[in-house]
Amino acid sequence: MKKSAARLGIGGPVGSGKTALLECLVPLLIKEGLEVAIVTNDLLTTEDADRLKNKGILPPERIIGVETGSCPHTAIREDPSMNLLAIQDLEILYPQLDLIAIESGGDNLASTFSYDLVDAYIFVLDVGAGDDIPRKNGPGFVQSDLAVINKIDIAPYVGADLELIRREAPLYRQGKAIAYTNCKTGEGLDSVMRFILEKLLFVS
Ligand SMILES: Nc1nc2c(ncn2[C@@H]2O[C@H](COP(=O)(O)OP(=O)(O)OP(=O)(O)O)[C@@H](O)[C@H]2O)c(=O)[nH]1
Ligand SMILES: [Mg+2]
Repeated sequence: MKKSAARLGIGGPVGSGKTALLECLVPLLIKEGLEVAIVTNDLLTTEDADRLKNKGILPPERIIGVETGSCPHTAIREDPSMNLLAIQDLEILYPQLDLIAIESGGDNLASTFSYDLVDAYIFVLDVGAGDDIPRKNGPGFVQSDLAVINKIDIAPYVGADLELIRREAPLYRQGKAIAYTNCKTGEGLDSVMRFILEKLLFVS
């Protein structure tokens, strides 16, 4: 019997690029021959699920929008029941799934996932938040399995020192993986793919 799909959380502050990262990753995962589905979380809408469906990166039935109606991190940590139900629905419909990605609603530096919900999670920050963001030692950044520092292209426009971020981020991550990405061009996505394939799906 096939093992259930691997579950990947994607969390991080509002607007850091979580959905943009999914838009880039899904075609790359499909190219690897993987069967993928997505659960998105928004407070009071299914905005991100609708956006992903409109983009056509997956058949729309493979994307479920969960309206959490509460603090986003409650739905990924304290009470993940709504997300677990969505995952169950997807697994019944698509028993062949290899990977289910769960995007958290945009939250703050403290948002972490429960490992009852996911096997691993990515925390997405963007350089627009400032080059001191690693130093704030936020639990999401420090504890996540992969930290993605996104929007590296905008560093010069927001006065963020990318080299400083590159020097300081590893000090807070204590050896855990970090990727530096530009979702507009695809730069850095190879590191994210490597993480997913090797550390989550155990394929090389
Ligand atoms: N310049 C630049 N813009 C980006 C990048 N990644 C995402 N964006 C833009 O940033 C904005 C927010 O991206 P989203 O993917 O919606 O961010 P999100 O984290 O999913 O947002 P919420 O779900 O609302 O928390 C959009 O306008 C994206 O086009 C990037 O690498 N570079
Ligand atoms: Mg989003």
